[in-house]
Amino acid sequence: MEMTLRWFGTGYDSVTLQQIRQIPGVTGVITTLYNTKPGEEWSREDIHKLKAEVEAAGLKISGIESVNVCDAIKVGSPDRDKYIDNYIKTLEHLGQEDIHLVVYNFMPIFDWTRTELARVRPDGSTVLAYNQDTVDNIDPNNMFDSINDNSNGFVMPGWEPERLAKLQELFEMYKDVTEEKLFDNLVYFLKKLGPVCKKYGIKMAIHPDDPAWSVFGLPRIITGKEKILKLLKAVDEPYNCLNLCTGSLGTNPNNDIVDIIYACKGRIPFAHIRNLKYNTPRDFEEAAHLSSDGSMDMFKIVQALYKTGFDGVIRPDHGRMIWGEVAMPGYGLYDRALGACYLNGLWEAISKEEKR
Ligand code: DNO
Repeated sequence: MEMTLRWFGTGYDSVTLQQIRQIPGVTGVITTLYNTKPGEEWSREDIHKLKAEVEAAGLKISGIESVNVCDAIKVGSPDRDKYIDNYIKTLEHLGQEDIHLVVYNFMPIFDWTRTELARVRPDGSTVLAYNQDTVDNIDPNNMFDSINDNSNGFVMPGWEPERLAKLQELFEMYKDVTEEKLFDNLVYFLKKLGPVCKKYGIKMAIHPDDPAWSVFGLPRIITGKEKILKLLKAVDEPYNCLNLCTGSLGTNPNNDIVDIIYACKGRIPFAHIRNLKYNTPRDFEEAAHLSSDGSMDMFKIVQALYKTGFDGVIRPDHGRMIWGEVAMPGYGLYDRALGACYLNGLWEAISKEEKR
């Protein structure tokens, strides 16, 4: 198991590589070329530069999150092959730079969705939160503005202004895209990536939809166990795999994360581990990683990973904003560092106990 932290790159992140290097047990980062747009080919030089910067700080690139998939591929436009070719070239360049894990999602228009970026918890920390009534009464345009106005000046991953400026156009593109069509387009895309992934040993880890249901009437297809298994089966190759995100799958309390881990044994190279607190069936907020601060049993989740022979990459996910830190909501240093230590502690205890 390799413990990592997400890092958005110099100029995009308030957290430095030097700070990450000092979190005990964190040996790598999950990063990206944050200034690229979905659909673009990444040059080998840019990847090489990023890698050199990370390595000079005594860390490694443990994976890329994300190489985003453009809407033409998701809706299956006539020109999608051109963008798939760019994606393949990007994977080839990553492979040549010895990077073998890539995260992506297949959510239409919006990436993860929250209605609040700084809900105050009883201890005075602030967290990301979601309320379904708010979503039901909001115009998607306002949603976009409220995310951007409250992000402490950072561009939130998945909410890039250029793309979302064309919201109307995007909704138009998805008008005839049903769940079935979206799924078929995903399978088409993944099959085309087969040769390059096999050549370079690259794993394409899909990020589940967050929240795990349809928002704004758009289809969502990676929401729970059955749908994940359907995808893993549709392209039944080790390169087609799951980025187990406990916080995303966990938005739906009916998703049994431990059961999903067992069902996907061998196909989870990467896990985002974080906790949530359910308030009502229509409202949840994020919490500290510690089990008792939220509604999820983190011990059981880490134990299931251990018992299924997980040997991939873990990162703590969204942290609370604490101790006066100003950072991208969910992505400050302090609470994620606490999360990494806690998860490392669970892993050490479970592995020693199991080996006894
Ligand atoms: C939210 C993240 C997502 C994730 C993408 C993967 O904080 O979990 O933005 O990185 O959906 O493509």
